[in-house]
Formats: sequence, C-alpha cells, structure tokens
Amino acid sequence: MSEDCLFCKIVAGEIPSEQVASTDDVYAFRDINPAAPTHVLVIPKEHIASAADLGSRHGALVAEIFEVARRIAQNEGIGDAYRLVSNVGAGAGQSVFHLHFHVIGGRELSWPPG
Ligand code: DGP
Repeated sequence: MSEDCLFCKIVAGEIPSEQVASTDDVYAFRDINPAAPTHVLVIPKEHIASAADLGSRHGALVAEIFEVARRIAQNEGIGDAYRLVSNVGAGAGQSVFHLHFHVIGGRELSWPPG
C-alpha cells in the first residue's frame, strides 16, 4: 500500500466504494463519476502507478485484470461492446496514480476519444 494513494485506501476499505468484483490480486468498483451506464474501475490491489510501470513480471496480474474486466462486462450485459481503457499520465487524463482500467459501456461509444 502506498500512503496517500486514494485507490490503495479504497482497496484497504478506508474509503468506501461500490464493489463489483474482488479476487486475491484485483479489485473492481463503480466509478464515482460515471461516463456511461456501466463505468467500473478494475485495479490491482498492489500499488502500481500506471500502465507505464508494468513489466513482464506483471504478466499474470494483467491477464487477471483483463479476465475480471471481461466477466464484469458480461455480467453487466455489455460483453459484446465495451471500452477498456487506461489513461497514462496527467496529459492523457490520468488523475489517480494507481493503475486502473476503465470498463465503460451501455451506450454508443465514439472513436477517437477526446
Ligand atoms: P483517471 O482520470 O483515468 O485517472 O480515472 C480516475 C477515475 O477515478 C475517475 O473516472 C473518477 C474516479 N474516482 C476518483 N475518485 C474516486 C473515488 O473516491 N471513488 C470512486 N469510486 N471513483 C473515484
């Protein structure tokens, strides 16, 4: 756990969240400011600042994150069309520096994003 990390505090239960899924290494919860009918954040329980900090040692963890995301999308009824996105760096819109993947769906999604 990294002190002063919002999502570490959510994983620790120090800040409440609406849990969607939890495994040994991965936690998922609803975004506080949803951009679509389904907007869930999938995060590693371990503190990793962003996708730029991932390496080959994280292979199993990344696979589990994608697996959890797929299960969530299926459970939410959007398994055939959803966006799985991770912003890297403030300039790309990252506001919380604990790796997270947005699972977004339930409405028409345009491309490219803004
Ligand atoms: P990003 O901007 O890509 O770093 O995404 C961070 C997301 O985290 C953003 O969509 C809003 C969400 N968020 C920020 N603070 C909280 C919180 O306290 N609880 C929950 N559930 N979501 C949060």
